[in-house]
Amino acid sequence: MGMLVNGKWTDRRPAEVAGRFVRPESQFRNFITADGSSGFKAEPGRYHLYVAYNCPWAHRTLIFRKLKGIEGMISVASAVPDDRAEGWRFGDSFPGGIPDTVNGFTWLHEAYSAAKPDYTGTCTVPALWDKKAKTIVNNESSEIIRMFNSAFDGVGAKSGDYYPEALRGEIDLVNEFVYEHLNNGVYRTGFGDSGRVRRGGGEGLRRAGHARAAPGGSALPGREHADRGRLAPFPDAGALRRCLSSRFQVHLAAPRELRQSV
Ligand SMILES: N[C@@H](CCC(=O)N[C@@H](CS)C(=O)NCC(=O)O)C(=O)O
Repeated sequence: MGMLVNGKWTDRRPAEVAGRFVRPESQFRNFITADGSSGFKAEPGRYHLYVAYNCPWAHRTLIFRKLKGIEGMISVASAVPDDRAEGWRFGDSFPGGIPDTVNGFTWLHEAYSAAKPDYTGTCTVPALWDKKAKTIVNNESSEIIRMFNSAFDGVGAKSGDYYPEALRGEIDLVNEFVYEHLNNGVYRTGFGDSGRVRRGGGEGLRRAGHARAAPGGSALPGREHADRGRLAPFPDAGALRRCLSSRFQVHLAAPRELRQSV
């Protein structure tokens, strides 16, 4: 897989990441808000989502777009699953394929260099594009789904809060667990060159798989705290982290520690 270096596509990644899977931090981290105080106001028709159906991170943004009934407000372009000559390419040569009718980009990297002409980094889906400011608002799926959850509520999104205040600590923690051990485990296993790296990724996946199949029938932590069938909040995120660590038999880093190690 290639990347952009100073806004120019290169087919190779720098030597320091060769041979092991290193996920770079997503670089576009702005937020759409209901009042527009962030510079990105929630307005129907203003935003455009670049996705690939075979990407689990892009997939969850599509699930949220559907859950919140904002399909009519946010347009989509979908990348051809198996054509990666210059990264993701948009087109309709497969069932459900949607070309980029907003910007007419062929390659996803065109969106990244249009947003930031000297961009250096990988060009990943999902990426949320602002038609008005002509830039990428955000390319981090966990944040895109947070915006979809509430920002458009005042302009016609379906009701439903999938990130309730009382459960945010747990949700964030489980999200980090899945990200590190399941999603990134797939990448470490698939893209690592060395057997050691592949074994490391496989081990993470194995643990995540065990966690999902844990006795008690649920991957959700804290079932033992269940109150009338609902997951009761832990007293704090640390308590949940300790619970997950022992339950999944892994070291679950504190959020700050985890971000630094990604
Ligand atoms: N942190 C990102 C990760 C997204 C990601 O890694 N997407 C993959 C596809 S599943 C991608 O586009 N990879 C292209 C590349 O790394 O060049 C998110 O959760 O939104």
